[in-house]
Amino acid sequence: MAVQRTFSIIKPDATARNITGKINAMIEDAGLRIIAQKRIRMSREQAEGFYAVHKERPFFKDLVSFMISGPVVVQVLEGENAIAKYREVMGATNPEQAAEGTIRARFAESIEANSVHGSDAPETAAQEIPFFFKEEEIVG
Ligand code: RTP
Ligand code: MG
Repeated sequence: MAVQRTFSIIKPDATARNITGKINAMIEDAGLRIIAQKRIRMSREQAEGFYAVHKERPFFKDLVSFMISGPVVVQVLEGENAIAKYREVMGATNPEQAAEGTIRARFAESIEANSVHGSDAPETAAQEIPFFFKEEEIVG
């Protein structure tokens, strides 16, 4: 398997509880390397653009409001098979369905406030990374 990069967000529910370090430890313990990271407050325009694929979904408005409700930590992760590996470490979208030992099983509060985002495919990672990072901010 090739070395890949994936895009991650530690969401406002997690920054509010001051658990970004605990989440980063789980990421690193899984063998993924955090090669870029910044704490930001997303604008409404950024959140709407980032989640544009979901704009027809019933949860879109709530999701955008949630994502701008507090600071987030945006990250680029690198490692073998990083995209699928991080999805595994995150666990299912709905924490009630998330496997034991995953970030969402451990920390998510609800299907919306589910602590983390991770790219779901190489094409999405390739769009999401440059949405938040310039190439020179990524140090592999
Ligand atoms: P993500 O994009 O954040 O990594 O999560 P995901 O692939 O597991 O879930 P996705 O279907 O892409 O949904 C994006 C985010 O929208 C919120 N959501 N709310 N209220 C609801 O039914 C609902 N469904 C999804 C979650 O924050 C989810 O992560
Ligand atoms: Mg998704």
